[in-house]
Amino acid sequence: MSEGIILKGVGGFYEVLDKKDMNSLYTCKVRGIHRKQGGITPLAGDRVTFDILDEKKKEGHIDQILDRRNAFIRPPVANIDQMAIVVSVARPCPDFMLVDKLLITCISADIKPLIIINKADLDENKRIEEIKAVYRNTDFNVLVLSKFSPDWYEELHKQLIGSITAFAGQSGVGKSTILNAILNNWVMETGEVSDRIQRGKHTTRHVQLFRLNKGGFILDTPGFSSFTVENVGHEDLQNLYPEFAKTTEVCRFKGCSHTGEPDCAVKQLYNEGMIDEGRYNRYIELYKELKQTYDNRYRR
Ligand SMILES: Nc1nc2c(ncn2[C@@H]2O[C@H](COP(=O)(O)OP(=O)(O)O)[C@@H](O)[C@H]2O)c(=O)[nH]1
Ligand SMILES: [Mg+2]
Ligand SMILES: [Zn+2]
Repeated sequence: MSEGIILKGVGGFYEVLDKKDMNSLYTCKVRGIHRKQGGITPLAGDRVTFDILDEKKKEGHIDQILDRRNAFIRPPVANIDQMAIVVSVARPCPDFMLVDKLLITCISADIKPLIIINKADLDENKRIEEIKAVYRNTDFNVLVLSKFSPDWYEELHKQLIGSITAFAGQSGVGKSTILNAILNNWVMETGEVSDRIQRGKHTTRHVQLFRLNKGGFILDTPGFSSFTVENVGHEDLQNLYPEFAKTTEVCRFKGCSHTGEPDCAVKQLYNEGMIDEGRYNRYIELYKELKQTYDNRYRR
């Protein structure tokens, strides 16, 4: 029995990279797994055990899906360690609500966020500093890039080694450009892809992990489905904002939502300039949205 990681799945076939020999790629089908693991469908990013059926043809079958760190339906991927959230200085301007939602997804799924401010060459009015300031009390990593400064990709590459990193963000911010720059410099060839998987149908929702030559994987995503009340309740939302936790004071009311109660320690932090105004206002907006959904669902 071998162990490996699924790089992609197409039409019931999975490309599995052997953990022991990172040049060995097997095309696998799934056998018996649906009975054993309650019908869990394998995802790109899944760590699996598999049997080699034909070493020459590089065919095998997946035996078991190992425990997942996290898993998503849109995009269909598992075991994300890091999310590169890309915004651009301009064209398009940052959608800060989208970034907040992605950050919430990260923290609730145990994913390390890496905020990338791209198109630095378009910065005219200190926009980079303004964007950085939004996250100044969060401890999130922030990296500045431009396609006209290829040297800067080196720093990004360093931060990708050893992790599975998904790229997310608005369309047009430069995700594919960044990914291609990384792939052109640091990607590892992973053996021949079988005919079967090549003949498989490619769709826009299809994801593929690329292995970096110093370790780690990257993947492009068409966007992460935003969180819902199923995985984040309105009462838990505040725990997904690291800057809220940086107060030593306590709110007057137990179970304070920090959305306007008197003597709120978080509001006080905000008044002291320790929480970005936009972040705070969007928190309140999201809280109300989640609470509304919750109330509608459970009202009788
Ligand atoms: N000025 C500038 N344009 C960029 C930069 N990176 C990407 N672009 C351009 O932005 C457009 C969208 O890029 P793309 O990588 O397709 O974005 P995606 O939709 O996020 O994958 C393309 O025309 C790129 O050439 C950059 O650093 N500076
Ligand atoms: Mg793209
Ligand atoms: Zn409070």
